[in-house]
Amino acid sequence: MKGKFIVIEGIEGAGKTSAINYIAHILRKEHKIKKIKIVREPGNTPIAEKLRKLIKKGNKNEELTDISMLLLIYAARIQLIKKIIKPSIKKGSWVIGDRHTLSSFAYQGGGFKIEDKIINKIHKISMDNFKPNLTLFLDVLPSIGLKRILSRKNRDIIENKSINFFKNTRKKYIKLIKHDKKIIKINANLKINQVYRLIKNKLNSWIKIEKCL
Ligand code: Z5A
Repeated sequence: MKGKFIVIEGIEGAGKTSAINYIAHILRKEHKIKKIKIVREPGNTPIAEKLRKLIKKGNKNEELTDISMLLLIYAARIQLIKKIIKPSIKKGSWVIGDRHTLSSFAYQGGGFKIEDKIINKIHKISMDNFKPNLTLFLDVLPSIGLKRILSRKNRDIIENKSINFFKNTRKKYIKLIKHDKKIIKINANLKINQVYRLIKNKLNSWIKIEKCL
């Protein structure tokens, strides 16, 4: 099979990190896929990692505006796609992404309340129609997700937001995924082994269909 781009999405504490490692394991063991690349947004290239620091922590004496944050996120994304994702797929790798454009519409649109038409404009200029082959949205209730990350120290700008911010972000995710057949919702409120089972079933069914195409 050709290289693919699979994205994992969800709010804080949805379990994306564990899910990504599990997906890589299934691809290797069950599907004998050798070339797997894991990436995260924002980040991974030297420039994108610098932008990640700014996006997550801001600057001591200067507030990062919501639109500036959005533009920095897209700048980091362009670097990542051009320098890592596209070349990896071209070489036959399966790229697993921790977040992608759905995060921008959900966080910046739902959480920060930037209008969709503004995000859409920036999206169109930046993305050149590039899309993931599959997105798994790990749907966790904010009350559960935030409890899972309670012990985390050194919180960033978004992690310090109120529960309402995450409720609005989740609401937006749910609205966005409704009519998109390339996005699968997973109940991430369940125990981790149950979440893994759901991921495995959905992923294997999708790969089966992809193999027939
Ligand atoms: N951002 C944005 O605003 N717009 C954008 O377009 C993009 C990003 C691309 C990236 O930060 C930040 O950038 C992010 C959104 C913003 N906001 N913040 N803050 P990040 O990469 O540092 O944060 P994150 O992506 O949200 O990762 P996270 O907080 O670590 O969440 P997670 O990866 O989903 O969680 P986890 O580490 O896998 O799990 C958390 C804990 O829960 C851990 O101890 C697990 O063992 C546990 N866990 C996981 N699943 C379960 C289950 N099922 N039961 C019980 N416990 C579990």
